[in-house]
Amino acid sequence: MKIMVAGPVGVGKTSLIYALKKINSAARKTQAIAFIGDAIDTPGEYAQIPRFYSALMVTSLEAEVVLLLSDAADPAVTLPPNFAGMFARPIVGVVTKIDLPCADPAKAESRLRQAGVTAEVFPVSTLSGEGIDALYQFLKERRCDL
Ligand SMILES: Nc1nc2c(ncn2[C@@H]2O[C@H](COP(=O)(O)OP(=O)(O)OP(=O)(O)O)[C@@H](O)[C@H]2O)c(=O)[nH]1
Ligand SMILES: [Mg+2]
Repeated sequence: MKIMVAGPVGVGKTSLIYALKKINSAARKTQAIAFIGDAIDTPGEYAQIPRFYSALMVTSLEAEVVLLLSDAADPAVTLPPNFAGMFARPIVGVVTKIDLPCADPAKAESRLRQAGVTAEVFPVSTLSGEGIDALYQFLKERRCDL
């Protein structure tokens, strides 16, 4: 099963794919939709600029699960209400950067809920590794290829 990651610029999408795949490399800005093995990485602009939404929607059909990310340390709301509803795929929420001192994971989760995430939300840090195993196990149980 394939995953796709989506969410605002700099939220940590590429870093999360690297962490799940145990790729020891620093993420660089994602310029275009890219496959990292089976996982689909998307540029943050695609989640923030409405004219890119259709590309995100079509690409999500290649995946079986969409991970929608929200930054625990960024208070700005950047996803529109019910953004998750555009994907005809199960959505899993991920709150990123929980290691940062200013992180507010509960607020980030509520932003995901406002964006229409109704199922699981996993708090993670790719820096400390916290939460990565739990998300990895969850995806494996769903038979996602990682
Ligand atoms: N402290 C901390 N920093 C993180 C974490 N995850 C990612 N970052 C940092 O956040 C920045 C952006 O990470 P990326 O993985 O490139 O973010 P992205 O969502 O792929 O960004 P775009 O490709 O521009 O859409 C990088 O400097 C990462 O090192 C985390 O869990 N904790
Ligand atoms: Mg990226």
